[in-house]
Amino acid sequence: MLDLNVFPSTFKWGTATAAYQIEGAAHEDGRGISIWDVFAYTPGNVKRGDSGDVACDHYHRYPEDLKLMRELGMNSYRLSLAWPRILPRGRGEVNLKGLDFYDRLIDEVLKNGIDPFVTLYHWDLPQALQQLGGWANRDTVSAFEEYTSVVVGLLGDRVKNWITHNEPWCAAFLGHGAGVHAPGLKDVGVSMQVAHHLLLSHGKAVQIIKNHNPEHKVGITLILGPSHAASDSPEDQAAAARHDAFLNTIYLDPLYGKGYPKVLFDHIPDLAPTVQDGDMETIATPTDFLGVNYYQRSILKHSEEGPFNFEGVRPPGPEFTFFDWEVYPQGLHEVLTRVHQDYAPKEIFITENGATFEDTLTEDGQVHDEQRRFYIERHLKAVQDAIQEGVPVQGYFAWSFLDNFEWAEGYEKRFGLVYVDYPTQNRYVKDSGKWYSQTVKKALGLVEV
Ligand code: IFM
Repeated sequence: MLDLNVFPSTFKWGTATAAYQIEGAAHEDGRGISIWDVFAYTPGNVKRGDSGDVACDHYHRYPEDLKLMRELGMNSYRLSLAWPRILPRGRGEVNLKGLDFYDRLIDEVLKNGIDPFVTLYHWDLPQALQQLGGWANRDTVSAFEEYTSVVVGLLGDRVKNWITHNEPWCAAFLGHGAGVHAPGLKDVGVSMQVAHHLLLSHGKAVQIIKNHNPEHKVGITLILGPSHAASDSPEDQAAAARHDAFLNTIYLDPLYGKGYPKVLFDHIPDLAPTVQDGDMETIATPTDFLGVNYYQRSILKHSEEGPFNFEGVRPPGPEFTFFDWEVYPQGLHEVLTRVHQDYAPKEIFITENGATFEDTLTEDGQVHDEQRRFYIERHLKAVQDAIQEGVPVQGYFAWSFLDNFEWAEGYEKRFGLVYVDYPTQNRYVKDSGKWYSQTVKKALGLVEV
């Protein structure tokens, strides 16, 4: 059973979103084009031809959205900034109207008594930088430094918690290896170089933020999950170990000063990234916390195909989300205890966790999403167990506050605690949102337990 007394009194209770997924206003007030605009406008890339052009229209509706967040009792909020709104060409000329939007947005967050956690990069690279090679080009690291300095200069008097990158695995591999995310490249070698540049830019950004104010807290958010072998055979065990390196330790190891995992790069030496002197030290610049996004585990068997020689096996179930991801809350506990034991981050925040199910809005404005409610409750229980075992988890951000643009899936997949009726842009709090709100209010002593 969930025992809210186990969660520290300083615990951050919130929800998470990302700029391209909710803001809309893609062509307003001088925002530059991002790689996701280009990717979404290219036929065949996103289901039904959806794009983030309008999304949840949060750009115009943010005051009412934040009022709702406050009414739900949240004490924190993880959001991201759109780099092309601030620097339309990636570097150089600053767009004052874009800066002004984030200035007002952060003031509104604070006005509602909510603590902002700001992610600098949630995948919307300015297209002008992509034209110069994007993250495969080492120069993009210095553009990210410039962007970080501009943002910290503007918001660093009010924002105290920073996340450099969201899920570099997705940006690097899904975007440059599998080609299912922007910019849609299919070159595994390039994806490894991109991973290195993302990590390098993370280290540089940590230094910029800490130079601005050493009291500020900085971390990075990784998508993590257990890689289990499909059998006891040495081949399947080795396949699972390679997958673990491909998904998890390729980021965790260098961030915590252990270099890139040998088990991966001994297997694909030709695809290893080019690393310059000092890079690994920069990547390992100490951080204050690790952000963990958890959705599912993977089960692997040996395969003769592909550079990594592993193949995913469908997990035994019995429960899957609308994305066909297995519901496996114990995997979150496994990730948390493993990260604590192997890397010992000072603090851990669950920066995303949630599920998509097929929601129906009833005529009286209800969404009875029992599965999502139960999903969140069981994952919170996994967090509770980890805390009881000494893992320093300091916050939980449900993904997501609102239904939103779910990348290549468009608007078909809904992850929100709040339902968005896209034609009217009306918001309806789902049953899961009402339950989470009550849980948070109880944890914060705002209602009787
Ligand atoms: O919607 C995404 C989010 O942008 C990054 N993490 C996973 C979520 C669900 O797929």
